[in-house]
Amino acid sequence: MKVGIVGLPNVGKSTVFNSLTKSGKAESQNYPFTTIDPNLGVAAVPDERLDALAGALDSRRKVPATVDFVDIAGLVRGASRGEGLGNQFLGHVRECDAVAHVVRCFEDENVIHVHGGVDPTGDAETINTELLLADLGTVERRLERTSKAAKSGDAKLRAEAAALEALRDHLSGGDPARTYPGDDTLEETLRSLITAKPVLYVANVDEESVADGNRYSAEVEKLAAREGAEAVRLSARLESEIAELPESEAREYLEMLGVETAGFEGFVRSAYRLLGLLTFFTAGEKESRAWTVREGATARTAAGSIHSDMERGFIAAEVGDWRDIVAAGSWAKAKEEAKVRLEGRDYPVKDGDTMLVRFNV
Ligand SMILES: Nc1nc2c(ncn2[C@@H]2O[C@H](COP(=O)(O)OP(=O)(O)O)[C@@H](O)[C@H]2O)c(=O)[nH]1
Ligand SMILES: [Mg+2]
Repeated sequence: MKVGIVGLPNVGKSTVFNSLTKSGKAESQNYPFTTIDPNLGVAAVPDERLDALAGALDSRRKVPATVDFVDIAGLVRGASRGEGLGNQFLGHVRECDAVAHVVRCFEDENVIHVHGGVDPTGDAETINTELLLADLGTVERRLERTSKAAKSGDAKLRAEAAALEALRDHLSGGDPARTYPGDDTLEETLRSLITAKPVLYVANVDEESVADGNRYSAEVEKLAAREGAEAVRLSARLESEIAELPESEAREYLEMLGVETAGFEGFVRSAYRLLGLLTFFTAGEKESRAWTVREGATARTAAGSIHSDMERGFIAAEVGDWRDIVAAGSWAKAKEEAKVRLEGRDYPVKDGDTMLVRFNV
């Protein structure tokens, strides 16, 4: 999963990015944290279930699931026309599975706002307009090409041109591609559009407003609800501070502020929901590990995410709920207690399943 972080300059994108990728590193010493590129980072997904499994089974290694983040700087008004290297940045967004749209919801006279004052709705609109214009350009170019080709009288091309026209009108009306009703002829086009990607709004508030929000974050929540998008509230500055603290101190600090979990956890949960992802585990003495697959994935597909040999030579999967495995303390004991079932290749994997794949190659 790759998430692109967008937003106006100075809203806190890089602070969010740094704290997310750093908290991942702090969370798991075993995960080989790498920064391939200053703007590309890998974050380990915090998961209490994995912690419990690794603890109960005394695993030598704990490997969390990961999310890739890209800090996409440089989106400004006019980006879709190439201003501020706009096109280059927009290209990065096209490669992501989802978009995290950071909106400034904190006041600080030391941090310059590019348009004068804190204005979440206006800021979000500026960015959304650029993304929409970029998509409109993509669709118009494609429409032009298809219309020309359709002059030959090809019925399929004519239908595609008509569908593209309808999509263009939808975008021209100011609506993102993600609210466009499904159309099979446009599947490929829609995949290449930025506004077709799921969006998670991130209301970046000051530390005092994390627990209850403020009038700015309320605006962002309203905006997200109107679009059928998700919104999370976090304080980038607080996140970057707690990323530096040992876990117990971080927890104490959060409690003091009246916050239950770090913003990153809520962020990841929302992102999983948004993308229709679920987590399953493999667990043993050697290693306990979290894996991410799409909802509806079968046991065989899930096995394939571990290793292609496991998919090719799949025989069956031993499956147990993570709680039962933790309670039993070992896979063998869980089997003795009949907490492990045998499932076939088409079994739809459930969130929290712990699996042992039997295969033969
Ligand atoms: N007061 C305050 N300042 C913040 C917060 N988040 C970020 N900043 C500051 O805002 C400035 C811009 O942040 P940065 O992450 O570089 O923004 P970007 O341009 O969107 O990447 C930096 O000086 C940050 O320290 C916050 O929650 N509260
Ligand atoms: Mg930045």
